[in-house]
Amino acid sequence: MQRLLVTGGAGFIGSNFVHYALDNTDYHVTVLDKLTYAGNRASLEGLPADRFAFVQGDIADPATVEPLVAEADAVVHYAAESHNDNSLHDPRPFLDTNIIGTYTLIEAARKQGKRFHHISTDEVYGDLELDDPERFTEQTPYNPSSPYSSTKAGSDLLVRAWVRSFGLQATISNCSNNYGPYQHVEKFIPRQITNVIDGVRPKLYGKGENVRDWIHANDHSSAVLTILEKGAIGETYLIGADGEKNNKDVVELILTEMGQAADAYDHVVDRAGHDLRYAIDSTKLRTELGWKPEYSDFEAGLAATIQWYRENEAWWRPQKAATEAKYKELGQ
Ligand code: NAD
Ligand code: TDX
Repeated sequence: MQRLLVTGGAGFIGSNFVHYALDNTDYHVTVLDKLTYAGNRASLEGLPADRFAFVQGDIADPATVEPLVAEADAVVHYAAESHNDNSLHDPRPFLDTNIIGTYTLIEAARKQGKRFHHISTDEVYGDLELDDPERFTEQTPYNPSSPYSSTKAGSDLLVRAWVRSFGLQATISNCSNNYGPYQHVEKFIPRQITNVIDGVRPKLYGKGENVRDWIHANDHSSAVLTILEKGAIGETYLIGADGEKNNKDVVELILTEMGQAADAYDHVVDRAGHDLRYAIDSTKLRTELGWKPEYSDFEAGLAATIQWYRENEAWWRPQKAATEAKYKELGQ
């Protein structure tokens, strides 16, 4: 049996991956997660005790990381500070976790000769014009905009350097915006769904014309498993499901699906340096490794996600008031 060490497994995408991997493989999974404000132990309830273990700890602490890497066959590295808005107001934790944390993990993996998969984002490539016919590919130059995306870009470059200089057995994936269950209420889609549940109008930054390329978290998970099993060492793979939508359209879909008027939202202060458009060309992953997404119907996936937040209020309610208080201070 393969033993995976999954960092950040109590976060949004990490927890979806843990459920997906346990459901679709016979792997054993150990999660290492610091349980920051973004981590939630409840996202990992009900998993088989003989194939799952949880360790609370910091990826930037070598004494925690080294013995866990020693027990694993492969490390799948999701842990990060992940929210752009937070990074604009307090960048330091982004450097500590995204840069020093990644450094600590790849040092352990290289010393012990372990397979490493680094999870990253399309935001490392900066943004595109709305009418640009090109999408991001593995050849697009790095051009990150925020403290968050620049620390993710830095972590990607560390992994590449460790592959080239030290022979680290690593792959990298850069994925577009994920949606699905277990996403923190600070993020766009869950924030608006839970606002509507609370009778509060959704908040659109600026004009709402910014485009994100949405992919269901399960499709991200299947892509990561594919790369882990079939990816070529040293390679980067872009993950995307052709899901471009502007923020205004997404808010209108949420409102309509939840029985409200499509225009019952407010425009609020724009994000500083707000990236205009992300779009992924995932041809390499599809042609070289034979991956394809399963969730092609965004509206159906969004409806299922709304249903999940309606049915799992106990999961998100404890974070809601503090999250909105923070946004209120910023006029967002
Ligand atoms: P998240 O904020 O929901 O979860 C992050 C998790 O990492 C949390 O459980 C948190 O407790 C943990 N963590 C943070 N600092 C830690 C530390 N120092 N040590 C151990 N654990 C720590 O984030 P997410 O949205 O699930 O993103 C996961 C990964 O996927 C990140 O690397 C992110 O850059 C990448 N990514 C996210 C998206 C997206 O749409 N959310 C898209 C592409 C890539
Ligand atoms: O209330 C809001 N109103 C709004 O208009 C919020 C919270 C966001 N937005 C906009 C900003 C973005 O254009 O919605 C879009 C999505 O925002 P986020 O959910 O904050 O995601 P984004 O900044 O695009 O980054 C996400 O995808 C890439 C993840 O948070 C990152 O971790 C990932 O790397």
